[in-house]
Amino acid sequence: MTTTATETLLDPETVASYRRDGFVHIPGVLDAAEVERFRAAAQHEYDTGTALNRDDQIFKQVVNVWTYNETLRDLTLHPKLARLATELAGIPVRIWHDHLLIKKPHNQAPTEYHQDAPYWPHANCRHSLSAWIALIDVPVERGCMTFIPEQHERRDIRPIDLTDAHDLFEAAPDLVFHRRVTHPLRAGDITFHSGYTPHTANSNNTDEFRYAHVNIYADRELTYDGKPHVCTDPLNLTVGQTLPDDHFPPVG
Ligand SMILES: O=C(O)CCC(=O)C(=O)O
Repeated sequence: MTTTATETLLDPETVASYRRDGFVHIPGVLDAAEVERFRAAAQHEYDTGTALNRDDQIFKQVVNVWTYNETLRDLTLHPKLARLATELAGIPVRIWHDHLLIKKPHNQAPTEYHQDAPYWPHANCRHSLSAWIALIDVPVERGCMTFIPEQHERRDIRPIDLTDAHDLFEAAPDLVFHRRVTHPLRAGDITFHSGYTPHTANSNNTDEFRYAHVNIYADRELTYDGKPHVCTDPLNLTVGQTLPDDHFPPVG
């Protein structure tokens, strides 16, 4: 990471590799004190937060923690992360939503291959991307991410069942023999991936929890397309409108 006269955080090669591959690893974004503070808040949400998912097999998923947890709001709205996301996206962005994804020790369940954007009620979206933030060291054995490179322009894959190891490859059989890239992370590292990059995360085969916090950024100008989604269903939005700033804050 560099700071140049033009105030960019990322060098052109890093941005180019993200745009070529559909993901990028940025080491050391958070310092040790930030990691400790955010991990403690994540632990608290694991113990007390309301999960979106009914069972805790793949992970405990707590959505939009920024709206009520003041500590994790600092992470979701973190100015440095928003700058990185904006530089990678190349357009102004807003928070679509955040979520904690916490895998308990020995959870026995990977997060199976999928793209993210097909689940979302977005139209006219020029770009969306997630920052997957490691709040503990995440070696392969604790459930780090694996990406299928150079596939983020694909718009032909339906929403995939996260619990089915074969579903993505049934929907897109040509991906079976495609190369894959696995990124173990140190606490405080981030991987960014495009909303259309196929990816997976291993099960957690260690004695420690896997704490990941994910900020999802999307085109500030995208419009609502009416598809059901937990983040928009309660809001009575009109198809074709831009997302309201108070629920989906512009950042960066
Ligand atoms: O961390 C995981 O288990 C999966 C994360 C994921 O699919 C995502 O951030 O889009």
